[in-house]
Amino acid sequence: MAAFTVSSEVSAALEAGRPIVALESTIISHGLPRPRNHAAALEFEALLRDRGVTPATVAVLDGVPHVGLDAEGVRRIAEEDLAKASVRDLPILAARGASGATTVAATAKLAALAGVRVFATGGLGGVHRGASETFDESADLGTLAVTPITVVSAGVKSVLDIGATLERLETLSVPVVGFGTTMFPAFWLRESGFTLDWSVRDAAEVAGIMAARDDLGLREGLIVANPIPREQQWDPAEHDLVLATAFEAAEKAGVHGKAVTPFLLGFIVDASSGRSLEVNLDLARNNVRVAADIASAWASLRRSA
Ligand code: PSU
Ligand code: MN
Repeated sequence: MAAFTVSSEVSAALEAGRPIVALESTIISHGLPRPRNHAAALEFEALLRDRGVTPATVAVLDGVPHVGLDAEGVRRIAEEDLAKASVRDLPILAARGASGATTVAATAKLAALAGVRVFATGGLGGVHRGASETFDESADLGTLAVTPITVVSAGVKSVLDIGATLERLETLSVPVVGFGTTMFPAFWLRESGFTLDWSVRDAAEVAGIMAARDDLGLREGLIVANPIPREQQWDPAEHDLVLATAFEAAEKAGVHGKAVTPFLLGFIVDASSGRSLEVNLDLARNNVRVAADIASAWASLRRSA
């Protein structure tokens, strides 16, 4: 049995040099409530196909990591209670024949192994608040330091320590560029208050950076920070209020480790009466569209090389 499966659609696109964008499954299984999650998974794929880009949704199904899912696979990641799978869980799930929804780290790793170079998500994992005590830092960061893939995200959730996350990315030599801005976004909000050294104008410029990285023989990924348009962002005052309540609730419930992110996200959706969910979906759609443009620019750059 092959170590992982690349769908025939993704294989054909890889062979022909057509644009491909990887999509993660943890955002579907654990980051969005049912049944909106299933609709969202299908919509992200459709947004890509409408742009002539092949979607490669990644998940582990019955022990086999998949790069590219069929309709039944997409249904499973939305409806089944799947384990949240980071890179370290992959061999365990594989040996047990178990299924898992892949995080940014595991998705990036598997997509890059398959040869997919662009990935769209909502927000990255990062350094948790209080990490100087708990050491809770997402494996997303360390994985992007050793995985040559371009990830389009709306920054990191404001439930994390954004400043510390940016510092860690600097230490890990992972480049971060703002898409049309030097403001690093805070997921539901357009601006986090942290600025970036570099901004890029368009998708072609990102493709140029990817090519230069390859030429230099570097292995690090590239983070494209894509802020949500101002008219779509969550009202900052309501955001601050709901977040404060969510932290209190997490502490009261005694949630720790990898359960913290899904707990806070679920709580925030409820406490905001669904407003945070609409913003979450809007920012993810925006990221998928920008990733589609980057994958297309990358494919044409490679064709002309
Ligand atoms: N951001 C979201 N929704 C999510 C995640 C991040 O808005 O579901 C998921 C991603 O899959 C990310 C993971 O890789 O959370 C990070 O979890 P942890 O902090 O346990 O590494
Ligand atoms: Mn963690």
